Amino acid sequence: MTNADIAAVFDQIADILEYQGAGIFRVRAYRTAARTIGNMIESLATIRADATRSLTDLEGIGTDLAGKIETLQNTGTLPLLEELQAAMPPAVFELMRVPGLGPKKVKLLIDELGVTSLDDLERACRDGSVQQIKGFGNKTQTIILKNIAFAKNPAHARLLWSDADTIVQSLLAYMRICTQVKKIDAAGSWRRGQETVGDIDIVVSSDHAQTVMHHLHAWPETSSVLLSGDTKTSVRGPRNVQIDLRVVGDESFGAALQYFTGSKEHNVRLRSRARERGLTINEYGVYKLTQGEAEAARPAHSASIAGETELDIYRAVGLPWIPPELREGGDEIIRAERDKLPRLLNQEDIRGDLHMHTSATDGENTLAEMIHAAIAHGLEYIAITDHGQRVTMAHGLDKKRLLAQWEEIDRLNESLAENGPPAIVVLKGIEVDMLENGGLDLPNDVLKQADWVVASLHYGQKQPRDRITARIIEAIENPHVSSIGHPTGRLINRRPAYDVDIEAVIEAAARTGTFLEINANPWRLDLNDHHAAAAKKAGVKMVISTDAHSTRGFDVMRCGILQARRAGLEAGDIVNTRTLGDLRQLMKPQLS
Ligand code: DGT
Ligand code: CA
Ligand code: CA
Ligand code: ZN
Repeated sequence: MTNADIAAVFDQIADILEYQGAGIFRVRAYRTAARTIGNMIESLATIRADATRSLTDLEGIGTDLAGKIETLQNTGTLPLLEELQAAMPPAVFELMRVPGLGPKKVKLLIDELGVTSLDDLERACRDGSVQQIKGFGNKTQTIILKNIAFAKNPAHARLLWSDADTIVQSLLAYMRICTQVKKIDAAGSWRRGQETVGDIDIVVSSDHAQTVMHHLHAWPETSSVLLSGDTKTSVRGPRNVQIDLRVVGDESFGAALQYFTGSKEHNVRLRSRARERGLTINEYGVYKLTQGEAEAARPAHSASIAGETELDIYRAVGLPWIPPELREGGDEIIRAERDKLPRLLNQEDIRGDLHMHTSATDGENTLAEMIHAAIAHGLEYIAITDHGQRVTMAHGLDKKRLLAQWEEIDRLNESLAENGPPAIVVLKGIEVDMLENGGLDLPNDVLKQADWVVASLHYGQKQPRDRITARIIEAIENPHVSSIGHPTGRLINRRPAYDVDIEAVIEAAARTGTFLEINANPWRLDLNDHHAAAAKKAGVKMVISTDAHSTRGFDVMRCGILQARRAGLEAGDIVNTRTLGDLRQLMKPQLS
């Protein structure tokens, strides 16, 4: 069994226990273990095979869970899971795919209405029986109905880019062990930095395709082989994701990488450009077309004029190399032809991070720990932006606690500057909440003392479009608000955006000099690429923030950067690429 299979088993046990009303600590133990195992790159089998190591060294794995992992690996099943599953109505797991429906609500729906499928639940919403259940009501019923459509959309079963990336990195590391692998890279939607990834595409150059393919089949994380031909194979890997592997000769590596990176639309346009020049492009290279030759075939008699690198392919049709994030079949080829491609932002351009939490609210690490981790990540400045008092669930800060935190930040900045220029400057910030009936959850006389204010909307997300939009624009017009956090509130695969007039928000941001956030959390990526491109066009500056809730949370910056790159953004569009001095110049005058 792969790590992903075992994580899935533990997650399912947690769901069932929760459904049955088991104690929270027992449920949480399985959830933590599932997360630990799901995020591991090394396989559990490898750790077990190593006599000097123990499964119990892993976070959240005690002797009981270690024993269960061994049972799963030895027998492929777990008596506890079978027992629990046998006691469960089969509809539970189907119904839990609906955003907002956890084990407890699902239990009520099954117990009260006897629903046995998503279709059943849909009917029960339409005939009004769901709203009769205690605690549901008409509003909930409408939301469930909307979310059933969301759950039924196959696009919402795709892997998050960051989860796909974890798999890609461990797969590439494993494949490189094979001495017959010369060049290797991952292509497809992963390489284009899409928010979600359907399947993983790997391109290898080698003289021994069969050896390379067998190496993939022998990966401990491969659960089954779906297809195996002369030069291509497909398998199921971690989290049941499909992996397509294609092996070509060295002379074709660039052509194959280009072809399998896509997108399909981009490739169609590139091929028609080639045709206009009497050329044909396929996964082996670029070829001269002779009169009347069938284009689809690999012209056997003519040698390729390009194929070894992607750069050669683009050059052969008179173009500069186009970054994968731009290959979506929009205007990228026209812009490339005119030498008007944007100089996309890079990780190295980032100097600061302006949205993060500490253990004062819902973060895991202390202020000092977050600062040290930020220094280790090479950041020049950060803003500490814990939640304001409205977010009671997260123990949000009232005026008194916030001012105390700011005093602590003052002291820390002083001690950082004791021996010459400080390693980092810490800004006094806050993430205020836009209240349901307008206004913010901390008064302006407090906010005016802040270095940086993020305003976000966490409550009343179901309000109608004009209300939501008005709340956000009111925050934008507040002279002390620096940026709007995760402006649409969507969670990929989990929750649609709130109903907001994003054009009006962009217009207000442009008018007032308020920054809009690209929240780099892989579930959020909010603004999305289309909105970010529209904001750029309107002259709005953006900020890419990790919204870190722990010291590990800084790593997601690269997801935000990919999102910005797909939007065609350059370093100049993003304010946290500036030095702190330049950032202050860009801020609303009331704040600088
Ligand atoms: P995904 O897997 O749904 O996240 O999206 P992609 O873009 O990775 O799509 P996939 O895996 O079906 O194919 C990878 C690339 O290979 C695709 O972007 C373009 C190329 N490709 C695959 N099949 C075809 C095809 O039938 N025609 C053309 N022109 N290109 C193809
Ligand atoms: Ca793919
Ligand atoms: Ca594929
Ligand atoms: Zn936050």
